[in-house]
Amino acid sequence: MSVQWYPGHMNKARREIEDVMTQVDIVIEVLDARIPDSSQNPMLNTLRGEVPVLRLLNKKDLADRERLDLWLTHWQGNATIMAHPFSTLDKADVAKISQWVSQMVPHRGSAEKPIRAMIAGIPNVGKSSLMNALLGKRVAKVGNEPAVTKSQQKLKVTNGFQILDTPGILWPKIENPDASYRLAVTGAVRDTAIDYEDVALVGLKFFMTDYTDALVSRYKLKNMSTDAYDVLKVIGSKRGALRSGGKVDMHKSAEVFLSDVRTGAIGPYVMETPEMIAHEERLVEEAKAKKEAARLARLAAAVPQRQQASNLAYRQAQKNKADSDTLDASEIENTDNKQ
Ligand SMILES: Nc1nc2c(ncn2[C@@H]2O[C@H](COP(=O)(O)OP(=O)(O)OP(=O)(O)O)[C@@H](O)[C@H]2O)c(=O)[nH]1
Ligand SMILES: [Mg+2]
Repeated sequence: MSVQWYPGHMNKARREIEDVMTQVDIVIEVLDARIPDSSQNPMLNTLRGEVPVLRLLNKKDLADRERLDLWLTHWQGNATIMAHPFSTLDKADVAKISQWVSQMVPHRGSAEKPIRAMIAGIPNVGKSSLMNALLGKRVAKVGNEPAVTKSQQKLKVTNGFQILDTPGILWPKIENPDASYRLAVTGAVRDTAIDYEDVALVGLKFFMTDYTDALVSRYKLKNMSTDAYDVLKVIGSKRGALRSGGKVDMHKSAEVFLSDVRTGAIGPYVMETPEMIAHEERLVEEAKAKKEAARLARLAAAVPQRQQASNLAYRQAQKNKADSDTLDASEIENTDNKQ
């Protein structure tokens, strides 16, 4: 099972990004610091080609710095990639952008040749917030839900720097099912495209193993069960997510929990490490190889059957021909006899 969300406006946005990529000097890819790998859009990476990328690990205020540093080390040494923990709410961070961008595009930055930067990324990571922060005023609509921006918007930051805000895009098939759930947990997927309870349980299992103390302390859990469903029920009852009659409403409990996760009420966290992603990628590759092997086996099994069928048809045709030749000959004989 995995979560997939690729509405029509994203495909249109992808084509528009492709169209303008040749006029872009640098991509500012806004990532979610809580999912540094899963918030990277592989489609954007392909469209970017050799264009350098400044990766802003946004919402650093919600992220666990120790784990975030693992990613910064992991990406070191690539000339076309620069990555920084970031928050659109942190004025000092915003002020550093033009300096980072100039470092990566040293040959541009004048009024005649401004640095043309494209802000891109998955939905709800803070692209429009970044645009507003850079401009120092509200020029783009911001909202705590995915797909707020629906079309591109270009603005001049200074004479030497212009930026283009783009709609958040995901991609047609998220191959790693675990990653797709993490995207849903952190809020990059529209709520109507997910099963709240499923997504909350994935998030809860993660906190139960990786940030146990923060979870226990947030909900004052005593003797926490090892079963996520039971824990979600306890959270729901403690937070008043009840149906008439006093039974816990699991959907409401899931909503309450996911809202806490997304706003950072449980505490700072990062859901993935480079090691864990490498392991998941191996699993994805293994699953793909298994599927391909099964497809080839089906094909191989079908070939002899097809071969047998065609052999049979050939033999039948030969036999029919032989029968008809005999018939013809006997007809000739018969005619001969008549003469
Ligand atoms: N905690 C925190 N929230 C942030 C930060 N930056 C942006 N946000 C919030 O993230 C949410 C999404 O922000 P947007 O700027 O609309 O995100 P977007 O990437 O433009 O979203 P789409 O246009 O839907 O793709 C809003 O609620 C912002 O207030 C940050 O640094 N920290
Ligand atoms: Mg936006």
